[in-house]
Amino acid sequence: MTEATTSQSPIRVLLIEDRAQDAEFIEMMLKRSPEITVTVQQATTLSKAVDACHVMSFDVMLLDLGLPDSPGVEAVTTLRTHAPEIPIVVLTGDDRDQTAIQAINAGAQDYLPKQHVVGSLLARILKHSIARQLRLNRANLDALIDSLTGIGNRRSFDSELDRRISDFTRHRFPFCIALFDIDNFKGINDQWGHSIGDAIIKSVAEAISSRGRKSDHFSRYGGEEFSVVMPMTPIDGATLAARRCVARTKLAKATEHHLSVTISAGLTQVAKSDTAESIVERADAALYEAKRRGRDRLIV
Ligand code: GH3
Ligand code: MG
Ligand code: MG
Ligand code: MG
Ligand code: MG
Repeated sequence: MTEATTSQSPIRVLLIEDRAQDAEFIEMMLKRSPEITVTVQQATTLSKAVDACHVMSFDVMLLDLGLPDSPGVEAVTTLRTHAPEIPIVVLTGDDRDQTAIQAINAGAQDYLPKQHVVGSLLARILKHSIARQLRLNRANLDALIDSLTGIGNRRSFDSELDRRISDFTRHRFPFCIALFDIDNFKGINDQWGHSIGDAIIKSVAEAISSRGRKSDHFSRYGGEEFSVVMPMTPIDGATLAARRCVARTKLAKATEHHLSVTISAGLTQVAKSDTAESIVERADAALYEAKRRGRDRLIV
């Protein structure tokens, strides 16, 4: 991740934190990496943060949820309204997942327990900032983005999954993953040719990734295979979301030929002592079962 940013301008962080001690520590952590330049602007209240967004541009906001003028998760909603383009990473002081779930439902991209700051804060911030910089400058296609579809690539899936596994191991934060595979794609390629095949891959990526929570992480996992990592999502919610992906693909008419395409999906929830490999294997087995039972369906 770092090599993608070395040639880029500094990453501008708006740190919204009222406790001087916390702010100092976070800033120190942010500035620790020698390869990356980070500039930090601090706001000690929500209203100061809103003002800062209006006069300056930021790549990411780091938000403490215990602010004097906004004690809870409404701060996320307010910032979303005033600066809809800037990713929000919530800093949670407590270790309970409820806060993180609420923050994500309110529109935060991510959450970070403060005890975690040392290990992963910088990487997390960079991921969001890079995604934002890429949106602003398409010429900078980066190591984490798939150039055909604009969603994450395999590498970004791997790093997202590693992170969620470690959050699960340390804090029991639940998550689900789904794998998707286009049905009978060889036939489509044979009949219509590769460039139409590519257009179909693009429209499937669009159909599956264009709804859902901001924290859901979509990737092109392989040629005509996709994945989504759904943090803080129990299996019921994830089932609905994955089923919606299957349905939306079927409804979308890919290419100017109005081709109709279906996908199959395998979904699973993280379980005790899972590794990245074991959870992917389980989702893959469910996907295989979806194919076996006739395709165009989700198996959990
Ligand atoms: P199934 O329903 O069992 O998934 O059948 P399938 O034909 O889709 O089988 P499979 O998923 O194994 O095959 C994927 C094929 O997709 C293989 C390859 O020819 C094609 N493919 C993979 N990547 C690309 C790509 O980037 N562009 C195009 N046009 N085709 C690709
Ligand atoms: Mg605080
Ligand atoms: Mg506070
Ligand atoms: Mg395949
Ligand atoms: Mg296929």
